[in-house]
Parts: sequence; C-alpha cells; structure tokens
Amino acid sequence: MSATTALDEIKIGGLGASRRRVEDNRFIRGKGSYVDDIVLPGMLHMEILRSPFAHARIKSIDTSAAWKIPGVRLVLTGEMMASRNLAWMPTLSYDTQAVLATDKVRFQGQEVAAVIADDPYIARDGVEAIQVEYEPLPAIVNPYQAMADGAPIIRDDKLEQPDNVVFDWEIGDQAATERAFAEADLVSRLDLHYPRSHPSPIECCGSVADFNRATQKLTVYITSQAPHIVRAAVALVAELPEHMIRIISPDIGGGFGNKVPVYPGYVISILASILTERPVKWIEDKTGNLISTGFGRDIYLHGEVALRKDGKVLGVRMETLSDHGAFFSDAQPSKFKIGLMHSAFACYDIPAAHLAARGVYTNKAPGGVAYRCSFRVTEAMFFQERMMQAAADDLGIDQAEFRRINFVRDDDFPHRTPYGFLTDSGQYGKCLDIGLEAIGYADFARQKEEAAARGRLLGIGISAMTEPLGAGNSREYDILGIKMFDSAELRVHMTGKAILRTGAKTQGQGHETTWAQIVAHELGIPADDIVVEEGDTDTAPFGMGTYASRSTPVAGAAVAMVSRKIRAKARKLAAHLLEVSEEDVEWELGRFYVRAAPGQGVTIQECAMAAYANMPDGLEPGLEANAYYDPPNLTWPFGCYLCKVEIDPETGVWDVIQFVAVDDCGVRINPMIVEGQIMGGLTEAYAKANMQFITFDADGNCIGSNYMDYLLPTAWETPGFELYEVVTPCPHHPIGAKGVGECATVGGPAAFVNAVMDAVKGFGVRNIDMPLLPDRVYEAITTGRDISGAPPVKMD
Ligand code: MCN
Ligand code: CUM
Repeated sequence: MSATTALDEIKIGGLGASRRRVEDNRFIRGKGSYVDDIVLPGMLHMEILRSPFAHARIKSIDTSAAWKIPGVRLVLTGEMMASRNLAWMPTLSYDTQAVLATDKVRFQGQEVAAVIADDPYIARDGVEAIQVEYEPLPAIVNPYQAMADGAPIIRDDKLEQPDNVVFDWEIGDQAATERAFAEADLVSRLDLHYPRSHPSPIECCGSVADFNRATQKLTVYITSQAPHIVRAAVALVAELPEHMIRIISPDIGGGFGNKVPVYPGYVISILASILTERPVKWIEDKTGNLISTGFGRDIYLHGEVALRKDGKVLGVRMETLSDHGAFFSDAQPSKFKIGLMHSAFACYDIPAAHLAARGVYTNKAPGGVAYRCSFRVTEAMFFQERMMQAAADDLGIDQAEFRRINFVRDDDFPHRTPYGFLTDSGQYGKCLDIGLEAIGYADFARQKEEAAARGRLLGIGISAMTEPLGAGNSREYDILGIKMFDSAELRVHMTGKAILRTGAKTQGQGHETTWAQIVAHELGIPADDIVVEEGDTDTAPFGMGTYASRSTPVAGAAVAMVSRKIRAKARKLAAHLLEVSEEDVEWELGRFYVRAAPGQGVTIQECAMAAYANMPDGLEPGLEANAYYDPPNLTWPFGCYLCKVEIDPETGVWDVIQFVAVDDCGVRINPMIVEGQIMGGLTEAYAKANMQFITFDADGNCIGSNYMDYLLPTAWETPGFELYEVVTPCPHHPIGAKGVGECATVGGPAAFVNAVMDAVKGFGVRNIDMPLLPDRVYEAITTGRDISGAPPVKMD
C-alpha cells in the first residue's frame, strides 16, 4: 500500500495555515484579562506624584496633609525607599535609575512620591495634598547642550560621572574606511535626526503586587514583555528569594517595547504591598505613560558614503549622538552600547565601515529604550536608506539600480557585513524587482510629467533593509550577564490534547495561535487541540521574553525542538504498539507506520494514550518534554518597501498614492498574522514619517503629553498597503522561519521620507527630518533649504 494517510497540514492548522487568532475570541468579546481587570480581596490603589520640573533640587517634601486624608494607608517618598535601599534600582544597561527621587528630579514626570489608599480617587487626592519644595536648575533638553562646556551635570548622584556623556563606543575598521574614502570619486554626506517617539500601547503600564506575609510569597501581575527578567530583577533588587516570587503577565494591550524595562511604579507597588500586607494596584494614566515611560530613538547622525563613479559603495562612516534622557535604561545586549546600530548596511556588499557612537544624558525621560526597533535597528536602517538615497542622487544614478549594484548577491552567503555580522540567506534583488514591478517603476517618469502638468510633485521612495532578529546566540548576547536563549515545555495529555508553555510573552502578536501551528506541523496534533500559555513564571519555563522580534527565531525554534523530543518518545511507544523495532517505524504527519506495511500504523493520539496506559517495560511513563534553544545565529529577514507620493506644492501636504511592501521572513507560520504584523508596522512607520513628534521646550516641559498633540493614525488617514512575499528559508532555524514583528516599522519610515525627498529634490533640498509635516515640506520647497531637527516648540 503506498497511499499516504498523512493529515492535511492546512486543515489541522499547521505551518502555512492562515488560522484565525484564537486569542481574539476573548479580546473581541471584551473578555481579555488585563492587569487592570485583576481585583483581589482587600486591594489598595496607588497613585504617583510626578515632578513638574525637568531639573530641580528637592528641598523638602511634606506629606503630612496626605496622611490625614481618610482612606490614605501609606505615603511613600524617596527617603523611605532609601531606608530600605530601594530609592535607586539598576537598569538593563548597567546604569541606575531613581525609583522615587531623593536628591533631585531629572526629568519632567519623574516619580517623586506615591500614595496608597482605599480607592484610586482618594490616592489621587493624597497625591495632590503633598507639598514639595523644589529649587529649579537649568534644564538640558538636547545632546548638544549636554556636551557644552560648563553644562550642569545631570547625574551628580554618580561619583565617577564628570560630565553628561553616557558612553563613547565604536566599531568597524577605521583605517580601512579611511583608505576607502581616500580612493573615492565622490563622498556623499548627510545629517539626520530620528526624533524621539513613543510606543503608545493602548494599555498603559501597571502592576498589582500581592505580598502574603503568611506564606512569604510575592505575586505580581504586571504589564511585562519579559516576566522572568522582572522576577530576577525583583529577587536581586528587593533581595527576596526567587522561588517566592511569582510574576504573572496576563493579557497585554500592546507592548511595542514600552514594557521591556522595569519601571519605578512596579517597584513602589511591591514595597507598598509588603508594608501594608495588602494587594496594591498601580495603573499608569495616559499622560503618565506619555511623559515618563521609555522612549524610542532621539538620535542624530552624521553619515558619509564613499562612492566610485560606477555606483559602487566603497565605504561608510557613521557618527551618532543619542539622547538617553536622565537614566540609561535601554534594554540591549550588554556588549553593544548602541544596540544593533552596527547592523546598518547589512544587505549591501560594502568593503569598509566605521561607526562612532556617543550617548548623553539630558533632562528628559529615559530615551532610546525601545519601540518596535530590535535594539536600535530602526534607526540603523533609516539612516542606511536615507544615506543610500542621497548617495544615488549625488551620483546621479537611478536609485533602484544603485541598490542593485550594491546588494549582497544571492550566491554570496554566508556574508560578512561591513560591521562584522554574518548574514546567511536572502534574495534581495528579487524582492526589489517584485516591488518595482508592482509600483510601476518603469512608467514613473511619464506619471511624474503627468502630475507636473496638474501642478503636483510626484516622488518615489525605496527602502531596502535586512534586520537582525532573534537575539541570542548566548556567546554574544546577554542582558546584564544573563545569556539570551529561550524555552518551550510541551505536555501531551493521554487523549492527545496538549498544553504548550514558552518563556516568551505575547502582547498582541498571536503566539497562542502560531505556537500551536508549529506543534501541529511537527506532531500532527490539530492546532485546536493545543492550548498555549505564556507569562506566568511559576508555570512557564525560563525565558528572556518577547522583544527584538526574537520569539519566532528563538522560542518558536524551541517549540519545534520540544515537539521533536515528544515525537522521538512517541516513536518508541509506536514501535511498542506496532510490535516492531523502532528502526522499522516511519513518520508521516500525525501517524507512525511500519515501513514494510504502510497500512499498519498508529496515530500520535494513540501513542499519547499508550504513554499513560500501555507503555513498554523500562520506558518512563508520560509524554512531556522541555527544550531550551540557543540559536546559532540571528535570523535575517529582508524587506523592500516602495512608496509613491504626490505633493501639493502650495500647501506642502503629501498623499501616499501607492505603497508596496515585499517581505521575506522565511517560512511563514501563519500568513495572515504575518500580514497583520506588516500592516501594523507600516502604519506606525507612516505615523512617524507623517505626523508624530514629542518635543520639549527650553525648560524641559514635554510638548506632546496627550493624544491631541501626539497623533495616532486611524484607519481614516492611514494609506492602503499592498503586500508581497518572498520566501528564503532561514538555514539554521528548525522550521526555516525568520522574525518579522518589527520589519515594517524598521524599514517603513525611510520609504515615505525618501518618496517625499525624491519629489522635492529639484528644489535643492537634501533632507527634511521627520515628521514631514506639511509646513516643513512647504518651507523646504519655498526656501530650497533642509529642515533639520525636531519640529519647533509651539508657543501659545
Ligand atoms: N510569524 C509567522 N511567521 C514568521 C514570523 C513570525 O507566522 N516567519 C508570527 C509569529 O508566530 C508571531 C508574530 O508573527 O505570532 C510575530 O512574530 P515575531 O516576528 O517572532 O515577533 P515576536 O513575537 O517576538 O513579537 C515581538 C515584536 C516586537 S519586538 C514588537 S516591539 C511588536 C511586534 O512584535 N510589538 C507588538 N508586533 C506587535 N504586535 C502587536 N499586536 N502588539 C505589539 O505590542
Ligand atoms: Cu525594540 S521594541 Mo520590541 O523589541 O519589544
């Protein structure tokens, strides 16, 4: 008998099935359970008093009026935190951060005191009753001020901090780069600013801390993308035994990097619960989130490209200056001070490159932390693609052709990137070709003329990028010394249903759907028979969490590996049931059969039952396994984004006429979810390019602390996106998948900006920094000058 009885993979919801998201069943019914949905008996509520000043010495704090309000149970200040050694906490980048200010406040919105009361309204009244006497100090609101002679030292709490420089870091081959520039026919130069931006999750940060004096157990419900890291941090900072700490990340209403760091509010609520012996809930409000939470970007670039006449890039120089706010709390691998900025130019074959990065403190909320970025890759790829476009224009060469000349060829993998990464696969030229065809590139000159006849400016922008996703491997990637790898645990019950747990933590990405698809692919158990759980440190195996689009590359690989362990054990059970030796057993999806007699077989479910009811002598009962996965390399997805815009030169308003995205994230587990990730990412990219900025006046007042000023795009203003796919399997990932969660936010912005710049380059303009607000575009067109830096502060 040769006919296979293997299951139809798509029907059981395996790899490649656009399976509906199982989590949406509860989300669209309003049945999700977020931190604010947690209500515990006797629970108290906490509110935080934030600093109105960006930089000020605290002269005194008088909490007496707050204590007198009926229903106020506890008022905490920095001094009280200090008495328990909790006024400061370590950050994920070997810096320290104030939990509640003691000496000074260093940014507007910094945490100064907390009130714990019977309900949130009383707590708020308590906050308003606290009297703080401040002595304002001059505020530093940009990195150039921070470096000026005689600038006030922001971090005078640190003994060995003579100035405001956080780090100076460099990578690349400086001598080789200098030689490349000496040989160049032309050097293209560009100065850019990637503005400060806010992740804007729908759910703000929050925690419910519950310390039980009797059991000595601390349970914390928390909005964290990395619950195990929080457990480790609490164990180390609060000196509580790790096995007595349970961190639960329930449903999270969007993370986008905002929920990687440990925030003061989490720590304060924990201490408050220990002191009051009652559960304490802290839910940040929108303004609190907008002014105090970890920001992305805020970085300046001076870039140079050494060019040969024929279009070959000989070398690249990058100098960056990043604004880290008052505390260096970025999450990134310990080795790399400016994240993975040095992944820039990875898709191009460039012989020499050098990057010099400086980071500084300013009187702003911690910046550069994370926002759909994979550790600063968003900035790296934006700089890369703006520099490539300017270089093509300076050379007078077609922008698509210029990229093609410099792309790493399909047969040139593994490829060493100019800053030393090893990329392993891709079809860059093919992606570009699909994009050019879809956007009608060949016909563009005619369209441009036709638009000019109507008084409109047409431009086309390209952004091509490869993204390093999936930190580790553990040799090179760690956070605070904890190596980066991930895990999965699979328990198959006797009836063949299963529960899968991982060390990742979904915040909207759909892990409950996609992980089950990997198990279905490996074991033939229908995805609907597998429940996925993440985020509870008492039940989930240890993992480093979800950020840097590392879940599919690392935890997802662990899911495949743990399934294979189960299959190996099931094979022994199958051999026993079929009464043949293991070597004579073959596998097809969902079923083992006898090689010599394919009609004789047992299903994976029959094997599961045997693991509990009919195991062979000497075989350990049960069907459960654990897998830790340490990836050999990052995964390197590729994206090519093309945008066509039309500008009204009389107003500077630009409209997206067409947007084409070609993504290669290797094998797609769930094509619908991948497309959702790309659409969402492009929407965020559009928002950055078109409308969003959060800025500060000279005194450090945050302009943009509400969603009237800081705009979130809705379906109304967001353009349509056309998506195309190319599949180059990842050579080292067990199912050939690469990460995708951040690709479109990373590669998207440069496509929009390059399109506008292409339309206005005839006016002598080389750059307009984001956001490309109509007045900035208009000014550039009418003056022929570049528009640099963050938008000016509004004055009323
Ligand atoms: N996927 C797939 N096939 C692939 C790659 C991914 O089907 N070849 C699926 C995955 O199984 C997963 C989703 O796509 O369901 C995203 O996978 P991955 O690229 O591994 O990214 P992560 O799951 O690690 O998610 C993190 C990433 C980051 S770092 C940010 S920031 C971001 C993003 O995801 N935050 C998000 N997308 C988000 N989407 C939502 N809805 N909410 C957020 O907070
Ligand atoms: Cu950089 S934001 Mo995501 O990596 O959580």
